[in-house]
Amino acid sequence: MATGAGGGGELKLLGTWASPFVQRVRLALNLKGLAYEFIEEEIGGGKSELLLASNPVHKKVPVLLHRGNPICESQVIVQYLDDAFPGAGGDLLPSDPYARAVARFWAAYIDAEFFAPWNRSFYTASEGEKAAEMGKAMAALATIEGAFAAEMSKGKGFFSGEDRPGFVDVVLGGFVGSMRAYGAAVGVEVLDAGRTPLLVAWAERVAALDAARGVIPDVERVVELSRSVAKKK
Ligand SMILES: N[C@@H](CCC(=O)N[C@@H](CS)C(=O)NCC(=O)O)C(=O)O
Repeated sequence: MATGAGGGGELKLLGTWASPFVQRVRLALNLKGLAYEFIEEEIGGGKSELLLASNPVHKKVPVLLHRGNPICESQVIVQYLDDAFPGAGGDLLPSDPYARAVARFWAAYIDAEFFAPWNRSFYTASEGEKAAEMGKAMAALATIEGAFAAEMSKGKGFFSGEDRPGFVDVVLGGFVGSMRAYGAAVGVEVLDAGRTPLLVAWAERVAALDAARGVIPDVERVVELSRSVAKKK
């Protein structure tokens, strides 16, 4: 798949297989047909000198190195790929400025209003706060489902409004593995056929993409990782 531009060591990605933000970037690279070297970081164990030097502000993955230049923050990286490799495998953002703004709005919404409370729900000890944060994340997903139906998909299978995924698909697509694993581990489905039927079907389509092979992890692998992390706490 990754045979096009970007080969010859031009693109390197620092990441971990389990990170949804890294998966987001890998989906984008694969959809654009860009070859890259994946450098697995040991986030739990000591971060590499290369990661610390490449992302001294946040010290987080993913970091894309393009001819040695570091680009940080997954949404920034995905947009950079369109800028640096226009047309390669099809652009992820639409060309129309208004449609681009709409896509960026929903991508920002996904991280701020869905991921952030969902993530906080893992780290709060209080059961009441956990439920409140989970409620906020679920409400955001219902809003995202509404946007998919009303203004984005245009009756097609993806947020891009086309038969192939675009920017918002990649941004939410990075969470598909974690959402599925959460259902298996906790017994509460994040994407639920009753509440968000369109997103359930959308997630199936994303997981079935060639670009997702080897990127969106198996449920068992994520569940096993979360159990081993929980044991160490
Ligand atoms: N906003 C960042 C989030 C990246 C992020 O949270 N990365 C996590 C892995 S999922 C990380 O590197 N954590 C290590 C740490 O916090 O020290 C993005 O979109 O790239």
